[in-house]
Amino acid sequence: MKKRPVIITCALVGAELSRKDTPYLPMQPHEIIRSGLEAGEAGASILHIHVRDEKGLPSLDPKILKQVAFGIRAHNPNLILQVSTGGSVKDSFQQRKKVLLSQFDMASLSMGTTNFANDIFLNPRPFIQDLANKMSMQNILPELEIFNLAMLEEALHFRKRNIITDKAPFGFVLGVPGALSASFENLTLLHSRLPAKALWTCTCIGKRQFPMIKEIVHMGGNLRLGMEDNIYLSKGKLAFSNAQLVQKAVRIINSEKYEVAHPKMARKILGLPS
Ligand code: KMH
Ligand code: ZN
Repeated sequence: MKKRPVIITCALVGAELSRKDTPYLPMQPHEIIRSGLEAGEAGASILHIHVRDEKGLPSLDPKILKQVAFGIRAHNPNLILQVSTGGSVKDSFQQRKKVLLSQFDMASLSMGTTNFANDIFLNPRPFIQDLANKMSMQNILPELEIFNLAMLEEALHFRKRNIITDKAPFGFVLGVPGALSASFENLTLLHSRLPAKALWTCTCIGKRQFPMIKEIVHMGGNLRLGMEDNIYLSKGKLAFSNAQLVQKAVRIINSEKYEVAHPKMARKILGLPS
């Protein structure tokens, strides 16, 4: 018998990588749309979306975001679209707030400031609160991005004060250099601090992505992966597409006798309109 459905999020492109890292990175709107649709065919229900400008540089341009959301919705309206409010470490708070458009079902909401490789990813409390209020007013479900233990405590602080809805899933991002590494022990610690019945997902950056999948699903989590987080299918072998990464994750999930949620199921689990 199949066990509970696991929701897969595919983070299609992110803001950090370039074609020097992988020639297969989707960057122009039509490439991101196609890559998202393929990832959806392969088993992803949620697409975590960043966009790039015409030079391939990270962008938060609402016009490009709308174009991508519209293009995906036109072919597959069930996929859950999650816009990144994280952007890149260089983006201003003003730019990061402007991405909250009605086209998106969800938005990432990072729960504190963290070292991010050689940079600082800034998320002071008033900014988090402002984003959370805007999401609530626009009926956008936040995913609470947690890069270390203090960020989880911050999420619980906002939840307790009803600034963030109890329905918001937690998203652990492990393995960013300068933040919490992607180990079973660290995941166990974070998991032990979650409220009962909380929905959560986890991504592990880089080579720990695939080895951690079994632990994540056995602990009750959902899964995020994609070229934003990891570009390799296996050691030294670049993935040609986001769909290939999703397909590999689906095989691992199914081998553990879990099923993969399709988008309508995922909408129900997350309490999103279908
Ligand atoms: N690009 C990182 C600085 C998010 O999407 O919300 C932030 C990030 C998190 O990727
Ligand atoms: Zn992101």
